[in-house]
Amino acid sequence: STVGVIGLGYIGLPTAAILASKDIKVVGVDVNPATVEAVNRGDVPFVEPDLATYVAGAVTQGTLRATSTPEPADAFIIAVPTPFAGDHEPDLSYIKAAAEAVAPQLRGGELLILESTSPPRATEKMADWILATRPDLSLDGADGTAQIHVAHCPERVLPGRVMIELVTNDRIVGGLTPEAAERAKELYAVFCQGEILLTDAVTAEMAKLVENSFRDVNIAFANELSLIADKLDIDVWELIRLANHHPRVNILQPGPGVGGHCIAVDPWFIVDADPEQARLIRTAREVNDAKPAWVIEQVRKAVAGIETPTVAALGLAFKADIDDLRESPARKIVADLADVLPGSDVVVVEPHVDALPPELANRRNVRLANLADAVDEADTLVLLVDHQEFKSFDLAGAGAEDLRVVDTRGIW
Ligand code: SAJ
Repeated sequence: STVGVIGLGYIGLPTAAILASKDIKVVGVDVNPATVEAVNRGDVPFVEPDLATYVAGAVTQGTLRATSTPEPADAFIIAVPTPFAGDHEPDLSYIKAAAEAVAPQLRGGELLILESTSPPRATEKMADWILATRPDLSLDGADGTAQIHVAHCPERVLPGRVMIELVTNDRIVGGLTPEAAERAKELYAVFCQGEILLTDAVTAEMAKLVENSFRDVNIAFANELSLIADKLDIDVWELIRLANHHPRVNILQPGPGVGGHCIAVDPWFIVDADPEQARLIRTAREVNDAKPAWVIEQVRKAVAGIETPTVAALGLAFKADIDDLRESPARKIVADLADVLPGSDVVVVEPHVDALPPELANRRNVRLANLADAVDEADTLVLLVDHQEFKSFDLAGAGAEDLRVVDTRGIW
């Protein structure tokens, strides 16, 4: 059988590559010509452990290739972005564009799976968009129409562990019809060794949103504690470590805020679906979103008395040991610091990138440096990401005892 994967990003490409490694003919589709070219060369346009090996292998084997427009296939997996627009309203335009690009290729009998994290009822909308342009198709095959099978199967892989978790995680498959769910299960069973759990599409959509909201609420709890602990002048890391000795308590870690493309976004889809009831979920988002401003305040206090401070900002990624800068609180903090501390220098250390992102690159007082140089020049350190390189850095050994330090991850 052949599978078309629409969207070759952080989820689509790994999924395409793993299917192709199981001898399924996969055609990856992406609107970005650079991505298409990279994949066809056997290259990966972003960092994800082991993914490059899979892509290169599948392209060499001839089971994976990329193109810019969909072609006929037995199944389509749609893995395009679902950002939010305006006042945190979900933007389904990428799903709509994908649906309209796939629709003309359908002959009837195909399986269509939406993998993008989606607000409730987005899968239904996707089917509506397809059927609006194809009156000869339907979900039930009534009145002489040809049937298509539509399901939602949210991805739940953790960036940095994608190739492992694709195989080992359990999957939720929600069909617009029970038959669609069954068919989707068969496809995922090709590579997924976890349990594949069947439900309806809207429950599957909510399950994904609820998982990430659960994590967001729990991180917000930790972040709120860090503010309270600071007021009480106690060490929040010690506080959490001690409380976690209770057999039923498992508090997460405070940080500079919540980043990434999922946890900072998905809870808003629930808030948007039911603004009146989703009070805790909304507040958690607000607590986490307020954390970067608090960190900046901490740095401001730390540099008090230094006329032209040099601040070394350690880390730009949204979490440890990855190169992904999307929705990164660290990145926002560095940009704001450069504004808030005029006349200061902000020296950024991010071992996983070789250039500053555009909004930082053109700042006169921001530059990229290696860790040793940055620590050498700085009078103040702000630790934003708990990368391995920073954790193993010996502050005292580097003669950095008299640096002023704001450690947002508690590694020192
Ligand atoms: N963070 C903290 N404290 C913690 C844990 C995380 O501040 O104790 C921060 C991180 O630094 C980061 C953010 O939260 O900025 C999110 O990181 P993460 O590792 O919690 O999650 P993601 O965004 O990399 O991946 C999440 C995962 N969801 C859950 O764990 C419920 C992953 O399984 C999903 O597939 C992914 O979102 C997604 O694509 O939705």
